[in-house]
Amino acid sequence: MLKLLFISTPVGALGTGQGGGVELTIQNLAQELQKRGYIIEVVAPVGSVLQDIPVTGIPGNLQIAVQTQGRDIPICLSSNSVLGNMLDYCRQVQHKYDLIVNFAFDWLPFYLTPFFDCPIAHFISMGSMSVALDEIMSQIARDYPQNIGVYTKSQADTFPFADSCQILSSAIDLSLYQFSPHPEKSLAWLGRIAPEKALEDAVAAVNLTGTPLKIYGKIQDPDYWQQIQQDFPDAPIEYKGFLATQDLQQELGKCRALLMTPRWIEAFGNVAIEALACGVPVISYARGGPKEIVKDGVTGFLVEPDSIEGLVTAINQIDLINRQDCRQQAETEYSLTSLGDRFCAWFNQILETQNQ
Ligand code: HBI
Repeated sequence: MLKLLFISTPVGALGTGQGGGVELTIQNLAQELQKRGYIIEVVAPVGSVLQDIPVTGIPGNLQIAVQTQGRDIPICLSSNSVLGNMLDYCRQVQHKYDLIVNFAFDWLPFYLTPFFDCPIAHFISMGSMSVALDEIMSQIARDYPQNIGVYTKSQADTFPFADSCQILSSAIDLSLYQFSPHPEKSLAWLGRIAPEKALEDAVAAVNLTGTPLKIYGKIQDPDYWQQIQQDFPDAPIEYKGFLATQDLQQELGKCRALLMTPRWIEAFGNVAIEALACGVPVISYARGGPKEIVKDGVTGFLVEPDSIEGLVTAINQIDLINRQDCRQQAETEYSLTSLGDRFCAWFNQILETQNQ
């Protein structure tokens, strides 16, 4: 059976929400592969917590989230960089593993790929963010054309090496999400609270419709959150915090719909499938991952990007959606079994090519 070493995102400890959707992807994938008999070790910043998966916590200073920085800035590593320390650890234990799987959206692991004896598969968790990163990723895509994985086609298309990306989609553990047929009046918004997620658009929309909006997620940018509250002092919104899956799915299930308002090209949008699994329709801007997930008029509505008016129209039509269809879509398209099959096929392809 294959032995895999996962490199986590260096922007925060697993379990804090700082790492966004990739935290869920790592947990889900590790769990499914372990169930299939694979040996998995996850290398992550110290303090990281995963359910039933061995994690090696590495100390050091966190990496700055790339999306908070300009496209043209040089590559930065702090003193005592956790990413540097994680890769140093990986170099020392690499001979125990068949494959390293990198989830860090950073220059260093791409650059170091040819310096390792153990092959490295790179799972890219966002669209194009920086010129220097695009450059090193393109180089690795050229030299190791099998080794780059992404969530969606929309995400791949933001990169110059779109054609050599394996499209792997995402999944959740459906057994953790309960179908909830009878919603209350309120809507939900769920994600890292940061400008690229454009929470202000969802707030502007409910400010017009008067529908209560429950907001869930890690406040990554406190100034930005402060500004939203200032700009919409009377909006019917309530911040509910960053919840663990069990509590989140219970709260989410009570909501009439999930609003997704990404300003950037969302690589996937795990929260969309979490909502669908609870029977909650998704109203999203028609761009990026959510555009590939939501079936317009069946499991939610896709509205013109950046249009508050579009959100309002969709909110007013939400009862046309059958919640059973939402759960059904999650079950057919986003099970852990299908995710495991796709990743296993990808890993085998890499190892076959590398061993030729
Ligand atoms: N930024 N530098 C850097 N490295 C990452 O791995 C990274 C990031 N920003 C966000 C991020 N990963 C994850 O939250 C993704 O799921 C979006």
